[in-house]
Amino acid sequence: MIGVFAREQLAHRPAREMHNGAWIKHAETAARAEAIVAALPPLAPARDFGLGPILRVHAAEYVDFLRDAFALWQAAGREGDALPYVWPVVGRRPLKLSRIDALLGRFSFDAATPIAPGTWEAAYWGTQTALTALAPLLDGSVRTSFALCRPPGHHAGSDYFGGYCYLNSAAIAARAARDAGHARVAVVDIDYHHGNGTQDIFGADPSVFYASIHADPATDYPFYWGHADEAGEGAGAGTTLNLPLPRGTGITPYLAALDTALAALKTYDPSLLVVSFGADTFAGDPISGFALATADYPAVAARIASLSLPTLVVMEGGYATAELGDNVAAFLSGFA
Ligand code: Q9C
Ligand code: ZN
Repeated sequence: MIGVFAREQLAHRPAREMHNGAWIKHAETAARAEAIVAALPPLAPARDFGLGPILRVHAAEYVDFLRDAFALWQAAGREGDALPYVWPVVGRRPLKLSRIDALLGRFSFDAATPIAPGTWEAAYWGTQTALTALAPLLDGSVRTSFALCRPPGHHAGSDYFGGYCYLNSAAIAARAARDAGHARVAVVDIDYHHGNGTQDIFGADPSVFYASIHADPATDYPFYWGHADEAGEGAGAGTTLNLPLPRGTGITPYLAALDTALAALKTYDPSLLVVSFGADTFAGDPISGFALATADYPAVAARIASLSLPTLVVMEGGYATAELGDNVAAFLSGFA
């Protein structure tokens, strides 16, 4: 097991987010990453693979926007972090507008995901963290690696940010593994929330299987994706699997769902696995509703490890900062 962390990711420090009609402190803090670092053996710094692997997943116009968004916001005379307040309704004609507010809405799906001065730098280095952790899996020198990515990525689509996510590090790594010659790659997403961005990126792609276990979107964010009948489109029909679970779910039904997901992955027969790991399934998570205990995480990881695949673990959510380091360390211990 190796681990990677780029300190540049700490540059992203949004002040607040809109929650149920009120301002609250932004839940996705730099302290989360520092808590994980403190709980693990030393992590290696990231190497710079450049924009190429990012542009294999994200639209160039979106990447340009994300890099420039905070400067455009400031140039418009705005205070604080950039946030969208208006969105194009699905089916509206795709106007190419240049006002920052029009761009923010065009490239996002929620108002809980601020763009702060260091957002681009941190998100960029999140992707490089995942690519650095992937490299020794590609050359066979390790079997499991951990990418301490922050901000998270699985809600970000090819041309949109949201859910505290800007660039989809897990998807970028999965695409890079495909480009390196892995014919079939699987992503298993065990964050509390459905990974709508990853699903959208690979929904029509039969060469990447996306399986997710998450809170039922009938009751939980992101609401509009992750329902059990979403199974992929076109050539990708059958290579998306959604297993929504009710609020309050504890380890026994959780492991049953995980076994269902892993059985589907086994049938698909990938040669590399990406795990989008969120510790927001923890009972004490302040924004989530499952009931996993710290002591449950090694068993979750051990089931995944039983697939015996080269495995990249990418950090997604998890907001109980005081217990986050222990939860991540417990999860990773299950691969040993
Ligand atoms: N009322 C991840 O765990 N919640 N993202 C917004 C607004 C957004 C979580 C609530 C939760 C996103 C990676
Ligand atoms: Zn989450």
